[in-house]
Amino acid sequence: MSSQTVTPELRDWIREQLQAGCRTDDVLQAMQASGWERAIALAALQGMLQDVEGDEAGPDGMPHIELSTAPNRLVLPDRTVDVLATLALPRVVVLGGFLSDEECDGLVALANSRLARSETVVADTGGSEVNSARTSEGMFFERGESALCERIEARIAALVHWPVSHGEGLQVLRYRPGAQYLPHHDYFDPHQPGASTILSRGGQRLATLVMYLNTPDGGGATTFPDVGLEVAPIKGHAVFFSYPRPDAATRTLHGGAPVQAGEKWVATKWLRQREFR
Ligand code: PD2
Ligand code: ZN
Repeated sequence: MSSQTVTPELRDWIREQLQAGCRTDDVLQAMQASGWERAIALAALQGMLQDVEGDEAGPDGMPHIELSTAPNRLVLPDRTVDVLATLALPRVVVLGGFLSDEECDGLVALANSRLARSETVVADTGGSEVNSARTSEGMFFERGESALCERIEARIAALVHWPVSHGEGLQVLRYRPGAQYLPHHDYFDPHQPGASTILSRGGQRLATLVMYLNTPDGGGATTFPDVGLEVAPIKGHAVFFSYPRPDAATRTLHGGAPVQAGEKWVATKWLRQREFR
């Protein structure tokens, strides 16, 4: 258990920093540098941001899974999906049976010959480059480029109440043994010089759906270090998480743990604020 607690003085200091226009991530770093534990600092920041800004991304709300009636199953137009686990903050929902075995195998077969060493977006320029934090190989489908992509995209849109047009094309990643994806946020840092280029195409990312296309023989969980959550990669399962603001107080830091044995295949869908062209 932590011995640190959020004091009124700390709250006042955070409020002053935010009102002076400091970035949430810089306030978080300053708190950690002066000895505050990351979890305590995140909790203090989160409470303050909710007071100042509320918790919705904008007039259209957020991609979300409707759980107000605590369903064990979600009946989507073309498939019934199991709700396996949920977390409120950050909003995380783990789903079983989101894809059939045939759909998983179909995506792998279509992606296989198009894989290249994964690149990540370079925030300075808006371009992309190979990055040692991400040792998988990957590719992007165009949105709607095959009947299979179209079917899965329509299912995702129904699941998260967000139009197909606001989603990026599906990304497929393959991790070989030892490959991993170090913890990162999926939103774009709006303060980086390349941000305006990236954000001009559909605005911010608001939510992520990672779908597992196989079950590795060992390792490969999707991890959320700020909340100590690990989601096991099981073929056909999926994990949804959302981030109403592009800052670390959303606690959506997440990574792909090293694959211990066998391969790991995932498909990722990112949902944007506006139409993504
Ligand atoms: O493969 C994963 O588990 C994973 C982890 C973190 C995928 C992504 N991020 C991603 O595609 O953004
Ligand atoms: Zn990610």
